[in-house]
Parts: sequence; structure tokens; C-alpha cells
Amino acid sequence: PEPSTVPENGWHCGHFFYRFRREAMAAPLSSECVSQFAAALAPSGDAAPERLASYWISGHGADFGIMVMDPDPAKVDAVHQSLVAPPLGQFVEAVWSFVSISEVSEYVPTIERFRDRLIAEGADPDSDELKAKVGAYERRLPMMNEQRLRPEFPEWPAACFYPMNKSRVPGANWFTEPFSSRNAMMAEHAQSGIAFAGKVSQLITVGVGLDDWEWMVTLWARNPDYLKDIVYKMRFDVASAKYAEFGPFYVGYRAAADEILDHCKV
Ligand code: 76R
Repeated sequence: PEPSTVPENGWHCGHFFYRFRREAMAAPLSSECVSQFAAALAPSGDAAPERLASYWISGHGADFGIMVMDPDPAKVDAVHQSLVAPPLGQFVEAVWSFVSISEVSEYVPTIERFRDRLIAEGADPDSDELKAKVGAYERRLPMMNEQRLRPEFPEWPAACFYPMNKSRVPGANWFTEPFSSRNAMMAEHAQSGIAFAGKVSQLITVGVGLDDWEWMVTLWARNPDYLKDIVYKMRFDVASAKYAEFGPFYVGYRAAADEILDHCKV
């Protein structure tokens, strides 16, 4: 392929978390800094990434966070650079970030595997019912893959972000398990997830080769209850109970630039 910074399939994804350096502020942010903040979170024209959402973050770990996606890695990083450029930059400090790319996981059933699974669950291979289910999946799959690769960000109020690995310790090494058993564990995992349809929307982006953890988990929820409910439920799935390792959790609430500044009293 031609050398390029644009992934062949997915989009670049950046999660950035910041604190306001109140210790460097003698007074509230100047109107110049406020404008810079607002402009950084609402880039326009050529600078506008395909997706950008901002959140105020609960707890002391960060004051606010942003999530950005675009085919061009420079457009994703430019949002961060616009926040930390002078003069605002002396008052804004990045505390954590994660670099990843969207993809369609190898465990997303192909049409063939979807059909095989229904048969394994007892469906009659020649039945009209099976054909109808496979047909419906075949029609939905392109849309579902579009949401995995180039997701719309739901406008829901609550969101939670955390990185994870699958363990490589003796007795629980995910990467030495055969595909068939990983696939079965991920099918159980997906069943748990589907129970939250309409309540939680998730995006799994990949950090392997790009950052310190293997995956970045983004959960958007209609209500924060569902964040704790889904993560708790999944703790009992073998894929998580036996193999998952987690990094820092950030929980936040959707907020525009002015709402973040208001909330943070800067
Ligand atoms: O993408 C799909 O919907 C297909 C099924 C599916 C896959 C392949 C799926 C469904 N997930 C997949 C892969 Mn998931 N997911 C997580 C977490 O906290 C924890 O214990 C785990 C963090 C949550 C909350 C979650 C939610 N998922 C993965 C992968 C592996 C990627 C790889 O190896 O390629 C990870 C690390 C991961 C982690 N998952 C779902 C959900 C939800 C809500 C669903 C159902 C989505 C739906 O409605 O279809």
C-alpha cells in the first residue's frame, strides 16, 4: 500500500484528560483564554475532526476530558495542541491520554460464523427461521461495522473511559488460548453487553502497538447507573473474570466548553 497516516480501515482515536492549574491562576481565566478554550473544543473548517466530544470529569483525577476521532492523526492531536498552546496552556495540564484506532474485532461474527453458532445452539440448518435470522444479520452487519469504525457519539449524559489488557500470566494467558475458546468467551461477553442495548453504547478501540494498554473502553450511558451495572455484570464473564486487567477509570458528564469552565469555577 501507499505510505499514509490514514488507517486502511478505522479512524484514529484520542482520549485526553486535563486539570486546570489553579496554582498558576491569580484570577479567573482571561477572556482570551476562555476564547481559546471554546475554540479548541469547537474547531471549524479544515481543522474540524470528524468527531469531538467533551466532558467534565468527576473526582480529582481530572477536571475535564475530550474524545476525538478522525482519519488524520494530526487532526486528532491538533485539538490537544490547541488546548495546551499559549496563553491557555500555562493553566491547562494533561494528566492522562490514550492513543488508539478503531477496528472491527476478530470476534465479531462473520455471517458464516453467525450461522454456525445458531446451528450449534440447535437451529435447524434448513429452516426458514434460520435463513431469516442470517438474512437480518447480513443486512445489519455493514451498519454495525460502520458504528465500530466511524462511530456516531451518542448525546447521552454519562460516559466512562478506561483502558484494559487481557492477561498473559501463567494459567491465565489469553494469547495462548486457541481462537475457538477466545471466541466462545467473547460470545458470552457480547451476550452480557447486548442486555444493555439502548442503555449503554460501547466503543472498543485498539491501543496495541500504539499505547500502554491493549484496548480503550468507551462507555456512553443514558444514566450513570448503567455504567456500574454493565461493568459489574461483565466482571463475572470469564473473559473479564479470568483475563481482564484494568487501568485508570475516568467518569464524566457531557459538557460544552462554557459548561466545563463554569463547573470548574475557572
Ligand atoms: O462489537 C460487537 O457488538 C460484537 C460483540 C463484541 C465484541 C467482539 C462486544 C460486545 N465486545 C467485543 C469485544 Mn465488548 N466491551 C468491553 C468492555 O469492563 C469489562 O469487563 C470489559 C470492558 C465493555 C463494558 C464492553 C461492552 N469488548 C470486546 C473486546 C475485545 C476486542 C478484541 O479482542 O478484539 C474488549 C476488550 C471488550 C471490552 N461489548 C459488547 C460491550 C457491549 C455493551 C457489547 C454489546 C454491544 C451490542 O449491543 O451489540
